[in-house]
Amino acid sequence: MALLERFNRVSLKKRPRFSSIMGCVNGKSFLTDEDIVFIARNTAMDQEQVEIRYQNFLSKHPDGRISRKSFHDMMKECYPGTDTEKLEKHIFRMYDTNDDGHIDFREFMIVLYVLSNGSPEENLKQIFRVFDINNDGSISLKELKRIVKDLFHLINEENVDQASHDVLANSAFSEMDENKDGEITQEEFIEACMLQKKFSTMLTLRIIDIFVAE
Ligand SMILES: [Ca+2]
Ligand SMILES: [Ca+2]
Ligand SMILES: [Ca+2]
Repeated sequence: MALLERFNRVSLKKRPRFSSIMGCVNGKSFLTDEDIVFIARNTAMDQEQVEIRYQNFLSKHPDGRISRKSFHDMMKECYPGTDTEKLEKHIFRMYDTNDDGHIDFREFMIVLYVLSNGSPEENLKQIFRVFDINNDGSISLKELKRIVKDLFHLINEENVDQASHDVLANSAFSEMDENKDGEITQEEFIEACMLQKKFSTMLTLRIIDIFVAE
């Protein structure tokens, strides 16, 4: 299926996996008014809906944020029987936008919202964060190789060896690095995916498959 159709399907019919595992009990709130306004403005929810979601979040994460350890437990719950260790840190990075080692409610809600309601460009901006391992705003060939290796580890495909990992990473890299300066910017990444270039699309869809529930 074409990439854009996939994105549209994500937006309309699917929901991110993690949204379904939050419980519902009462908890105290330490979300600031400013946070509520920010989330409401960025997610098209009203402030009351934000508050309700926050109570759910607190019931699972009483200190108001998700640690690496709780994230690990969430991954285990979402992918029972699958070895997700290698991908976990990449997915965590996508949520932890300020890179402080925790996912707070604001970060969590923005990612969930974009995954379920965002435009293709907004989705791709988040997926770019998965590839940009050192968070410096561009993807190096080394980063791309690392992601390919960890992606295929999760999928556990047969007949995919180190040599074909390298071919895939190198092909995707040269597709995306439009100006051939040895790094992929966010703009180059988005453009390669929007143009549905072969290897870029293949990799991006792998990541979407991980994030989106059946
Ligand atoms: Ca954070
Ligand atoms: Ca980087
Ligand atoms: Ca470039």
